[in-house]
Amino acid sequence: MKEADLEKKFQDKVDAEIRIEPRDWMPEKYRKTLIRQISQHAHSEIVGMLPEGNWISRAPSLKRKVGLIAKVQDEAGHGLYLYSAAETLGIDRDTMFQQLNSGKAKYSSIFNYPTISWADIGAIGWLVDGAAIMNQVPLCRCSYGPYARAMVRVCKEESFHQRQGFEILMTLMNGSQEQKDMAQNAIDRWWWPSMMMFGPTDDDSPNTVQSMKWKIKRYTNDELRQKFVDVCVDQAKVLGINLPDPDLKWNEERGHYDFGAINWDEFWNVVKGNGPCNKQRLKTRNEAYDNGAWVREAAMAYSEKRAARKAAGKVA
Ligand code: FAQ
Repeated sequence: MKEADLEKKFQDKVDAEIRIEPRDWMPEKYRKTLIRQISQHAHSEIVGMLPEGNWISRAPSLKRKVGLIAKVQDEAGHGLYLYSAAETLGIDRDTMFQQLNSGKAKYSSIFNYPTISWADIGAIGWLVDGAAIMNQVPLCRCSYGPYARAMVRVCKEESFHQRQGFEILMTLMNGSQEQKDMAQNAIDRWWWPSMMMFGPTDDDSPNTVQSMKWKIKRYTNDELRQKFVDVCVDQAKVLGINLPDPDLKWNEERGHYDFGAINWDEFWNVVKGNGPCNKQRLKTRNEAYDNGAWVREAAMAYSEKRAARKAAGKVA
């Protein structure tokens, strides 16, 4: 079949909501777009462990420590499913690690901000996992099978993370004035970076149109950001916390909340590597990779030994 015919057949399949699987024919640009998005997503999960990992040793109680360890471990699991999904498209894991460690790969801007108080753990759960769910639930219907299937479990776990964050904030908001102030301060710092997680405005998003046509994305960046705002305003009322945007206002005509201008200079500055923690995050990832070399070597040696024993008929 000619390339144009193959492309038409491919698009018909996508339009008919038939999943694309690794061995199916796909346009080279579809494959590249998916590798880009899934690997960036995987890196975000892995780097995303660092800001919260910072509080495991200082969680205020055993219960909070157990919850936080479990959450951070979940993020590691998400990274691993996503690296596996990306590998089905023909890129290997080592290449993806090299891209992350060298600073060439992108990961979510949000993880370049510091966690300076315990309330930040509540804010990350509520806002960052909340934004992640808003963006990721539609990815369960992504046209590419392995990515869509990985997202089902990821979303279930993110939903638990969002609730634990909300509950941390609720506890603080029911506490002393100092605890309330700590929670408010965390929201003041995390609100705008969370809004930026959805990516540039639709006018400024070079990938959205094609990704929507291929049903990789089901909603645009601005549509998801608006859904997030609408949900958060009501939840903030329940918490009794203030969202730091004087322009937040219900718009009867649109049936949505209006919100203030996002600082896109800050966003691009962070994406380009100049956020408060970019250098620290990359340094930590590189050290972890180097310190883990012996584990990778040991695992390889073990698997080679087992394969040799199996070949010699010594193990089942
Ligand atoms: N940060 O044309 P678009 C989580 C880049 S996981 C950095 O709109 P697209 C779980 C974008 O890559 C959070 N870069 O691109 C958790 C592109 O650059 P490129 C991560 C960003 O792909 C919680 C350029 O700007 N989630 O939080 C960002 O159509 C708590 C132009 O943008 C995912 O990755 C950003 N915020 O839409 C873990 C979900 N936004 O590649 C631990 C999957 C945009 O052309 C603790 N990804 N850029 O050089 C997606 O849904 C999409 O890739 C978007 C961006 C929506 C992020």
